[in-house]
Amino acid sequence: MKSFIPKTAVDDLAIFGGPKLYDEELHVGRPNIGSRARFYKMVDDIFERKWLSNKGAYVQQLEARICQLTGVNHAIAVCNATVGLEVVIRALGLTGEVIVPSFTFVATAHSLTWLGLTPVFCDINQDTHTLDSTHLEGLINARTSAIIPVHLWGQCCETGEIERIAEAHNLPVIYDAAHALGTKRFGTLVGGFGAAEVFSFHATKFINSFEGGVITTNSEDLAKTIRLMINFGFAGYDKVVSMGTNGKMNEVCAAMALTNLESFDEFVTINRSNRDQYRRELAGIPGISLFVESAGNTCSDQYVVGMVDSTKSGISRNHIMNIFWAENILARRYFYPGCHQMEPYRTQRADNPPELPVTDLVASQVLILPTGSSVQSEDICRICSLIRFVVENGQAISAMMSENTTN
Ligand code: T4K
Repeated sequence: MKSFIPKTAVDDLAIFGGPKLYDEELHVGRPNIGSRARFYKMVDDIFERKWLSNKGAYVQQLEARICQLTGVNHAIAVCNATVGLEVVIRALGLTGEVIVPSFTFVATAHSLTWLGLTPVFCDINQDTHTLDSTHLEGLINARTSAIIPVHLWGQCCETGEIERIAEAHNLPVIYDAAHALGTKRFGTLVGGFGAAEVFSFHATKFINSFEGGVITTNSEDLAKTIRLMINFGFAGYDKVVSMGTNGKMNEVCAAMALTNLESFDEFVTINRSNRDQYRRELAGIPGISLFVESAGNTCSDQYVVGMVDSTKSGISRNHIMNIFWAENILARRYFYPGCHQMEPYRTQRADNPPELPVTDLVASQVLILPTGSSVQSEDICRICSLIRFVVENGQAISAMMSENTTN
C-alpha cells in the first residue's frame, strides 16, 4: 500500500487523471480465511482416509456444528445455497407462484424460475430492506404456493408477521438465510424459522467453504426428503426411491467451513469494529449514512451498507461508485437494479411491470463498502476521507462527470 496522499483538489481524483489511491484493487467480499495450518491438516486427513465426498466425516462434523450453532435439529450441507434453495423448493412440492422480494441476489428468484415456478416480487420496507409484510397479502392468490423472504445483510426479516399471514393462507415459508449465519432476532437464532432456512458458505460470505451452503429445518420428514434429493434419491446401494440431484458438499469444502467456524467470533469482532469505525468517520457527511439493523437484531455485520441520499449529498451513488472504481476501491451496488429489472423478469413482465417503489429507491442508494479481515483500519480512513472529499465537492464533481463520463 503506498502512503496516503489525501485528495485536495478535484483534479486529484483518479477519474479525472489523478493518481489512484490504491495500486491494487480493494474488493468487497474478500474471503476470511481461518487457520491455514488447521485446514492443511484436515486436507491431509482427507487424503489419508481417501474419502472425498458423499457424507464424509467432515461433512457430518459440519452438520453437527451447524445444529449446535443454530439450535436446529437438522442441518444438511449442500454444494451451494442456490442448489439448497432449489432442493427445498422441490422437497416441498411447490408449484405455480412463490412470493419473494425483488431486492435480493438474483439466486433467490432464479432458484424458482430454474424449476419452472414464477417468482412474484414483493416490495421491501425502507428501514429494514427486507420483505414488506404489508404488501404480502395483496400478492397471494390461488396459484401462490409459498413465500421466500430473505434475511438481507444478515438481518432477520419480519418472521412473526410473515408467518402469521402464511399460516392464514396455508402457505409454507422458506427463508433465504444466505447472509444470516449466527443472526439472532430478540434472542432467537436464525435457522429454525419457517419450514426451512438456507445459508450460503460462498467465498464472499463471512464464513466460507469456498463454495457451499447448508439447509436447516426442525422437520424430520423434510430433512429425510432433502437428504435423499441431494444424493440422486438414493436410499441405499442400488435403491433409488425418489427424484434427486447432486447437491452434496465435498470434504474439502466441509474442512474449510470447519476451519473458518473456529474463527467465527474473531471475524464477527473484526466486522463490528470495521462497521463502528465507518460509522464514526462518516458521521456528519450530508446525505451519507450506514444502514442500521432494526432493534432486537444482532448479526455478523458482514456487509457495511452505505446509503447515499443524493438530494442531500449533492452527488449520486453511481457517481460516487465510479469515482471509487477509478481509485481501485471496488465498492458494490448490491442488489441493483433489483431482480424485477433483470432478465428474464424484465421482459416477462414488460407489459405489466410490478410497482416496487421502495426497492427502486433503495437499489439506487446502496453502496456496499469493503470490510472483513482483509480490510485495515487505514483503508477505512482512506475510504471515508474520500467520501467526505467527494461530497464536499459534490456539485463541481457531478458537473465534471456529467461532461466527461457516461454513467
Ligand atoms: N441468496 C442471497 C441473498 C445471496 O446473497 C446469495 C449469494 C445466494 C442466495 C446464493 O448463494 P450461493 O449459491 O452463492 O451459495 C457474490 C457471490 O457470488 C454470491 O454468492 C453472493 N450471494 C453475492 C452477494 O455476492 P457477485 O456477483 O458479487 O460475485 P463476484 O465474483 O463479483 O465477487 C464479489 C467480490 O468478492 C468481488 O469484488 C471479488 C471478491 N472475491 C470473490 C471471490 C469469489 C474475492 O476476493 N475472492 C473470491 O474468491 O456475487
